[in-house]
Amino acid sequence: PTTLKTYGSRVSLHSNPTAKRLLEIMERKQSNLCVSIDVTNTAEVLEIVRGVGSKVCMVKTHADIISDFSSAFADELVRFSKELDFIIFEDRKFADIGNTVVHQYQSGPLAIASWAHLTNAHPIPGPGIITGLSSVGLPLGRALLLLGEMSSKGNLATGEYTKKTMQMAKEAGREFVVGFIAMSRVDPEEEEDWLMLTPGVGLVQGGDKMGQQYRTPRDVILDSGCDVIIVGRGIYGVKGGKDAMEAEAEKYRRAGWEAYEERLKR
Ligand code: 6AU
Repeated sequence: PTTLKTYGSRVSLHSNPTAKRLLEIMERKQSNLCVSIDVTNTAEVLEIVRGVGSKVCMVKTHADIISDFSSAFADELVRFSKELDFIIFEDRKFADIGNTVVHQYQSGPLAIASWAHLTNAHPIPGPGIITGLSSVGLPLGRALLLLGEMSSKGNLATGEYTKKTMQMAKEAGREFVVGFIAMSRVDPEEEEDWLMLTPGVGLVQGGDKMGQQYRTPRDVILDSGCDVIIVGRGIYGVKGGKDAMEAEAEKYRRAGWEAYEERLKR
């Protein structure tokens, strides 16, 4: 099963260049940590990137919350992604018909496809959303995750919906769709190597006042068999600036990596 394979040994099981690069980075940096940088100005985003970039395999953005977003900022982020060796994941959660997402992905003030290696989409509109996004992203070597499950209380992405999401990905093939946002490894048959990225992670279990639910890195990587932990407020929310964030990111990196090493021994 996938959960017993090393990240490095899974590189050859993928054809998508972003998926390959992610697995290589994870192995090289001994990190299955994605930092979610949900702050609203570019100076703050870049400060967090400088603080934690060396600890993570991936930086996740919500570009539409950044008040002073610019193409110069996107260039800077891409420069950091090379220097500090991480993947850029724009958490856009596309959810419209194929023709519309083509424009949302390619155009507008954010021009997501021009700088983000990875993005995600809800399967709700049907496979046309994949056709649309891949027409833009595939020629650029980009990759897509489908949201198969969510971390928030009362969400509707469960049971049959999750199974159908998996089916949709299988039918699309793994050239562009490389995995899922999910709470556990949603492909029990594991015919193919899918990447499982999991938000809702804290060093202690709990939640927030708006339905977010947290599990620990150990729950996610060891017990649920996922590949990447996504941590936002747990890292950028600590007080004490860049150094404090770096120390906190190191705690998450270590917790995620130790859970992975323990999993390999099962
Ligand atoms: O660690 P947090 O709670 O501060 O941030 C979690 C991040 C946020 C959410 O938009 C995102 O993860 N997220 C997602 C993603 C990544 O698609 C899906 C989901 O079900 N729950 C969730 O929190 O940026």
